[in-house]
Amino acid sequence: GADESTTARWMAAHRGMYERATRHPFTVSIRDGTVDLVAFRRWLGQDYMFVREFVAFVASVLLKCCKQSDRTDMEIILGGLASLSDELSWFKKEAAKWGVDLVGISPLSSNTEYCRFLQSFDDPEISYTVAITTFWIIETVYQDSFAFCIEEGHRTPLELLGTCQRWGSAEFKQYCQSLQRIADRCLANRTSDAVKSAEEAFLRVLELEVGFWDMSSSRS
Ligand code: HMH
Repeated sequence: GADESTTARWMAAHRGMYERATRHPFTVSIRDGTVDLVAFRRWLGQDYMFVREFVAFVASVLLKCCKQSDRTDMEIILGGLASLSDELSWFKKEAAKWGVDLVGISPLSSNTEYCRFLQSFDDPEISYTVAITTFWIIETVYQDSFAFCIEEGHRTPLELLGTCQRWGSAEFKQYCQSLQRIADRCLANRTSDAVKSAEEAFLRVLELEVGFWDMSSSRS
């Protein structure tokens, strides 16, 4: 409808792609309790490397926010950046628990591709609107994927519940909704070309997320 937000329209228009990212066989196997722990360990190591790159990406979003006249979103983004410090500590603790060596690891190709996409936001020509929209959907894919693993009827192994709660919590959901409101407010003021660029970034993230889950679960 006419009063539906831009992001809500995209979610409806690209439902299939959104579900491929948020109901991927890898995360669904966590929920079913059939997850291959070799795959889980692979995901853990690769995601640690991803999050290190994500810190720089969120910093670039923060910088774009600060370069605007309106800085009302600054504190939410800064809060998100600050929480990544705790997240990196969590990855180290979790890696020790699972015997994953974070030092001797190298990025697999889907991870490298995703990190290159994140690095492209260093370009000051990329707008704050596109950047905040990208930030929102990256966080939301994890929120939705892991919330499903702790929803009613789950058979998630006990030792994986902490991981699922990190992104599946009500608190993380509220944070994602704040990012969504910011994105929608920015999108509401932009030309159709600018909105189109943001939609392309939204779709690119969904594709990269599917690639990341595929990489984690692949047996080769
Ligand atoms: C690949 N996407 C990937 N890793 C993450 N940690 C998130 C999203 C959420 O922060």
